[in-house]
Amino acid sequence: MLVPTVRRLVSAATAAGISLAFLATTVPASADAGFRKWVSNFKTVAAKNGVSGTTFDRAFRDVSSPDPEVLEKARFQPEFTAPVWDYFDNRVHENSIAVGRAMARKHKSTLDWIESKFGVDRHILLAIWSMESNYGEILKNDAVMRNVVRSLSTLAYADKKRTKFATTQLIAALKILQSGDIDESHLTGSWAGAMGHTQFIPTSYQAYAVDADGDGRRDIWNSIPDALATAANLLRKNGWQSGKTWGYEVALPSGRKFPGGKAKLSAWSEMGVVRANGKGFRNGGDNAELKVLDGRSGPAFLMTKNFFVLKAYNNADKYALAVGLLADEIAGYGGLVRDWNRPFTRLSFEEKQELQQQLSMHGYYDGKIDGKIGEGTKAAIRAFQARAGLTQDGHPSKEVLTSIKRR
Ligand SMILES: [Ca+2]
Repeated sequence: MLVPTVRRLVSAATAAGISLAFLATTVPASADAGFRKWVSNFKTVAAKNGVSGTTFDRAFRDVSSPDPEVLEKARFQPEFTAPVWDYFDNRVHENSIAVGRAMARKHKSTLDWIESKFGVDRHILLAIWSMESNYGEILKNDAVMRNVVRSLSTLAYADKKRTKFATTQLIAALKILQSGDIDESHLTGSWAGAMGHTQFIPTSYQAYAVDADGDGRRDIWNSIPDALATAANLLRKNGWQSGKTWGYEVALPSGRKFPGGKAKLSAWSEMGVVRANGKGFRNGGDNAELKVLDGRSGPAFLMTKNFFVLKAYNNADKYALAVGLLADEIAGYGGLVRDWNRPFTRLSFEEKQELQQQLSMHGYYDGKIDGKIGEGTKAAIRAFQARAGLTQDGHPSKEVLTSIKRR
């Protein structure tokens, strides 16, 4: 975690023959002195906010320089927004569904307890766990996990756009250490300070963290019961309606316009809006809002109260819908009736594995045959497409599979 990254960068750069003058402009030599001065000034701010000198010194004992990788990630701006189908394909897929079902069995008694105590559906919690940390897998990746105090002090010190956010979160992180829930060597998180299995930022942790396993510590980093109960507590405190869904996929009668905003489900029925799977709406008196995320030709949804509660976790329609769809799949309620608009015919999980095998056999791919279409597989598909004279879109399509099998 506290590998001196600047030194690592310098030696990597030297090995690669890159001029050190370039690095000198990226990471000024004076940064450490300036940072240390900032830290010592910040101690006064922390003290005014109730952080003891002992806690502060312990937290910063191994933090003597800003983390250049945090600044690099903070500066990163994606060049384009992923298409809707790509966002959902990467989150709601055979693997996230299968692992979710396995976790439902493995953690049944924990989930029973959380459901009875917080009234939040277990499949929603499993879906959030999948979305946030791939069921805890990312926590095992040392390249991703960082010292939260170092990340947040780096942002507070050097990222003008995030000074206020980072300062507030840093004070909260120091208070978490002071409470004894976790010690400084285990206070890890993403570059922006999202922590543990359910990726809570420090202020959210303070508002919602729960000790579900009863060991006296609220440990969302190592205790799955604590992490899932914390997520349930957030949803409950933001108005989760127990025993109700997040919404419904619907079919819209063609050639008519619909009002924006909320109306009762029974009113939507009267306008000719029906569930895509042909079943009826439950609780017809509940309000719902119509949403299409992929145009009128893509799937349409009526969103009920719990959809908007999910947005308290992450304020994006796509996020909340992916949680809802994945939860429904884990529960065995089925997936979308109408697919997203996609520029190719999609493959099943087995076909994706078959495509990887074919790419591997033909020398385009040397990664795992796991049915997960990551950057490695996409690059291999593009390489094959280039060789075969096809459009190099990198999509895992039926067309590509058929074409490579013919060779
Ligand atoms: Ca605990």
